Amino acid sequence: SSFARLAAAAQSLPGTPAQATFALQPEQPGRLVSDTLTGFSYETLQLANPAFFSADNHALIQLFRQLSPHGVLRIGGNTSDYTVWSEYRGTLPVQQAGKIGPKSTFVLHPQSLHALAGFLRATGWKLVFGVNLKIGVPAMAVELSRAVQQIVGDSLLAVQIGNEANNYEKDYAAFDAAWVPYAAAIRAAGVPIAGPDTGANTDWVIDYAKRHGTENVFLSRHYYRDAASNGSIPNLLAADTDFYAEVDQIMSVADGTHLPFRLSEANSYYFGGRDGVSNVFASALWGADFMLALAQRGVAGINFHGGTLESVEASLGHGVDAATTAADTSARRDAVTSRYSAIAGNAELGFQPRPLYYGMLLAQQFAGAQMLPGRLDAAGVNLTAYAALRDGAVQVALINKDPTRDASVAISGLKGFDAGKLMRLSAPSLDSRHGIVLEGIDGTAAGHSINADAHGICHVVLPRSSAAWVRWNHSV
Ligand code: BDP
Repeated sequence: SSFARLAAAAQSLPGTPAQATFALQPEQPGRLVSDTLTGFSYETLQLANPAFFSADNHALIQLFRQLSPHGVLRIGGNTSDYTVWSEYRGTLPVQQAGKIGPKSTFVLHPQSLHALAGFLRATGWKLVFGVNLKIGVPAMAVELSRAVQQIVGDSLLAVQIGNEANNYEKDYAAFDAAWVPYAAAIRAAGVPIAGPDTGANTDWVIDYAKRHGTENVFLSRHYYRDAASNGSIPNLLAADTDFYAEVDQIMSVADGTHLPFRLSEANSYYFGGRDGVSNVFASALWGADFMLALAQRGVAGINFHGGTLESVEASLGHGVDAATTAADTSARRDAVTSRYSAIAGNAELGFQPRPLYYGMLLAQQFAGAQMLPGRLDAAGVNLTAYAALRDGAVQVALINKDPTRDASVAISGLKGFDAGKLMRLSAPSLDSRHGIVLEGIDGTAAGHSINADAHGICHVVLPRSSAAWVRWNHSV
């Protein structure tokens, strides 16, 4: 009708927010979100300096704790498949360098594991630890797994065997044959395992779950949107619906085996991340949306890969996108850190959050919550919405990934809930590296009051390129 055309035209006028709706269905609870939703992944080579993951590294401990009291730290990456254990006395073959990947092996010493144990105790985080499958010496992996368990104790969630073995085993059958003797020996030593930690092979996860489900404490694979050279802000902000469909496939198998599924390593772009994309505010909106989209589908946790530039360059065997200007401490911390890392810095320079960190912080508000389904009409805006019940309150996250359109979202289904608090995630622009604000959580502001009306409807205006988190308490 001409009225509809007029209305559509009015919505696209600058200054007129698009009218979106989000209808909650509180009577149909969704998935229970794991309290271990938030995680990080680092290269095993990061352990080369025991001062990095140590009880004395207060700045990093504080950043982990602020993010989550129950997070998961995964140690692995390409360098895990080139790590040898200093205490192993058997003979080892020389590991050949491939086209991509570490150029030499790394000797891991007990001192680093002791330091790591202190870091885990101080943060309350659990550990997922990757051992070297590529070298083909199960006996060494067993000794290292045992040592990890002895040293970190209850902090150990699981050992994983091999990193992205799809890059060096010709098919699933070859991987399985190499994996079985490792898994048998590590389990016989009383150490829990998880896997298959494949790069991007959903079929491997499904085959693995069917064959070995009961032997594992969780299932895993990795995720990157694309290679760094293909990275761009528009690419990152468009939803990866093909991947969501793969996650749904995995979840149906994971649910059947009663195993949690984790993205044990993930980030925006592989080959170290993309400067100006992975490390700017766009990555915060992406990270929050990505975590919540996966949590809604039942994924137990996401381990965002990162760490020092040195460790990631070693994992690839070549240099990657790096900052060159290093005028002040903040710039120097950035310069020594991989582009995709959510935390910048090292043991010498100290640490600071990157934009992605704030997106994780927003999504973390859903850890331990019960997701609520909701029907979103985004009115053509690149907008996502998630709802959950937590501690008797309803909470909603709205993420406007659209660079050009503001949205006004009418949230309905809030009968019985009234007093709301709105907290915004914002930055000067999508490509801001600094100046990210998450109200209410980072201490900068307590948030704004926003109430649902008598019909249980609440209107939230969400400017382009921003997100918000709202929480309504039960009316009294
Ligand atoms: C993953 C590897 C990790 C790399 C990362 C990357 O597991 O070690 O650092 O890719 O390419 O596949 O950035």
